[in-house]
Amino acid sequence: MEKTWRWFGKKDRITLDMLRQIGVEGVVTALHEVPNGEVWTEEAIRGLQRHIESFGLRWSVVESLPVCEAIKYAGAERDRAIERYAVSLANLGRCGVRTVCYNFMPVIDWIRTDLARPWPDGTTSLYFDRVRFAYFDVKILAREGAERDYDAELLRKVEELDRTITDVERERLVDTIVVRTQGFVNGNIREGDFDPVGIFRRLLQRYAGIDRERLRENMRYFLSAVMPVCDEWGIDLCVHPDDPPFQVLGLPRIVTSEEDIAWLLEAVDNPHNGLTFCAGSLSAGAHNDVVKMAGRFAARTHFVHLRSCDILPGGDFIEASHLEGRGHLVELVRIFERERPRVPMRVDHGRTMLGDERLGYNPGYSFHGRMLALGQIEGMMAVVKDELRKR
Ligand code: DNO
Repeated sequence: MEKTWRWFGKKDRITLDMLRQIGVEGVVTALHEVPNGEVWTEEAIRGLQRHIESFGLRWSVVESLPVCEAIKYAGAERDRAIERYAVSLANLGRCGVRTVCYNFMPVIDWIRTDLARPWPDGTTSLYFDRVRFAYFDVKILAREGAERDYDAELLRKVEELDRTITDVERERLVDTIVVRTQGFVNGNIREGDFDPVGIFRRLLQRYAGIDRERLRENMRYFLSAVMPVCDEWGIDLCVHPDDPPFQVLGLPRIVTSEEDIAWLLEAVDNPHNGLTFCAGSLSAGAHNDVVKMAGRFAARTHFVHLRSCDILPGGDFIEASHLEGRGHLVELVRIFERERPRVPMRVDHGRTMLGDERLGYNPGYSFHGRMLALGQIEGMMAVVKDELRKR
């Protein structure tokens, strides 16, 4: 696999020089300054590409070219938005950047409730607490009918939390769920926005009446419309699974399971319609057998995210070490090294450690934690390559 690293552009405190020193070969990035839904011009793409190449690296993957909400809920502007998306894809193709990751999650991208859950060794990880998430839904967002989505035991814990939670904790929960994890990956809510909960409620309304079937049809429509440009320029589109891989906040999520992925690959059966195999997202779902899925979908996997989760009693999940957890990364490295030896791979998230916490990195995207994980994965790759040579 090609060793890549998610880099947030020239403002990232982790520099391309640093990446070269730790053995990174390819960069995963985006034109983060272009607002969601606007065209990525060839000039802007080439500018960033030349910068990356001047460090002896290549721009391997776009993560992400965001799909705007109107495409997902099929608003009146959908066709124009798809046309702009196709123009951006063609411009990327002209520049030779041919692996493009995106997601199809309505309103909210990845979800965590705690950005610094301590481990006994003093490092911290990202965490998803079911009670706190339900609390956000029922008590803060106050979504109509939210109670119907949770069982009695969980609702009892929500009431219990309501009696003890402080205002500061409530604010932190909002900041974590809708601002800090979203601002840098998704244009819907940005840091500094006034009333993020209000913005969020308005976004949710757009999906009233849109169930999984409708969202699937909207995804099929989008993919069918952009496949010709992918064929023309040799672009591999690769959808990122929903994180976490289950229904949230009354919104449909349609990239959550083996069945969902099989559906979307068959619905538009073109090799350019592929998958970002994010082991971390998939392993947060108790229903997913991640190793089995890797074996089944390797041929249509164009990008790999290596990370692992542990599901705890009660259903919370924590981002585990890259050596442990439900992701079984050793086995995934075996599968992908054998089936897709050139596929770009990045370690996804890492612990916050050794001073990372003071440097204001985007949640999950620490330097030391990811570097440690990359070292662990490189070790696995070396062993697996040796195994393959000896066969
Ligand atoms: C979070 C990321 C996601 C991912 C997008 C891809 O850390 O894995 O935000 O980049 O969903 O479109």
